[in-house]
Amino acid sequence: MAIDATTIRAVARRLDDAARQGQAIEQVTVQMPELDLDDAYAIQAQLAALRIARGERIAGVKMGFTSRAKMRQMGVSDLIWGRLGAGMELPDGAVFDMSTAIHPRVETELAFILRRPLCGPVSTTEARNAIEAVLPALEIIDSRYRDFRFNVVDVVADNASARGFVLGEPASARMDFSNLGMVLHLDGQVVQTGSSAAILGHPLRGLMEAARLAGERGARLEAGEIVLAGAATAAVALRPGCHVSATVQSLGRLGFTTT
Ligand code: OOG
Ligand code: MG
Repeated sequence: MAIDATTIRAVARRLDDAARQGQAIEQVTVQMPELDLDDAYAIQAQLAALRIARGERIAGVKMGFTSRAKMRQMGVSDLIWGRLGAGMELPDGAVFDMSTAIHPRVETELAFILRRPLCGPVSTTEARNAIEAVLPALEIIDSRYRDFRFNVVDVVADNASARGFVLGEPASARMDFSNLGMVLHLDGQVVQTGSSAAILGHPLRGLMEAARLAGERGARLEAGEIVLAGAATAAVALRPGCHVSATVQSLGRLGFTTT
């Protein structure tokens, strides 16, 4: 760790204010190039503590940079994770008010709901047995940093750009979700296509990596929690007044509208 607890709280407050005011800020490593990944995760934990202090529940975790499409788009190739607040969830078909965002983007994902806790390195069998349901999902990311640019330390400190998520209909975890076609539409036009196999070769690996990273940070994935396995395609910029939908083979369709 390169910074003390007071600085961690101050940086978290700055990122939290930026998110709540919809105002981009300078990347945290510009002023503090010495920040390391431990500092970044400590800032992220402090952001979660601020949400909890406001009465929000932590609903689960999200994985980042689990696909080549995302690594290439953002120039970051380390696996990261962030925390999902219950208040980030939008119901399927809801309206997303862009006036409260900075420069939001949307990406197509798979989500898992857990029926058992997971922590540390786990086998594929343990991971599969811990899943209650698999769901098609859309994630809204909105980097708090100017120009949506960051390095890995910046983006971890910024809770992996988490802003919102929409879940579709749950399906049985026994289905084969290893290679499902995924299509993202904006106003009825296809803007991204991919496969769930783009998520670390198999989306289950997204969950296994989430468990491993949580374990490394003294955390645990809990029963009932949501895990977003990471985007299968590059993210697409949102604009007000558009309809966003995703279709995931065998899992169905979900979407939202922006205003
Ligand atoms: C960071 C979040 C990455 C994913 O699915 O890979 C992510 C970002 O791209 O701003 O959510
Ligand atoms: Mg994502």
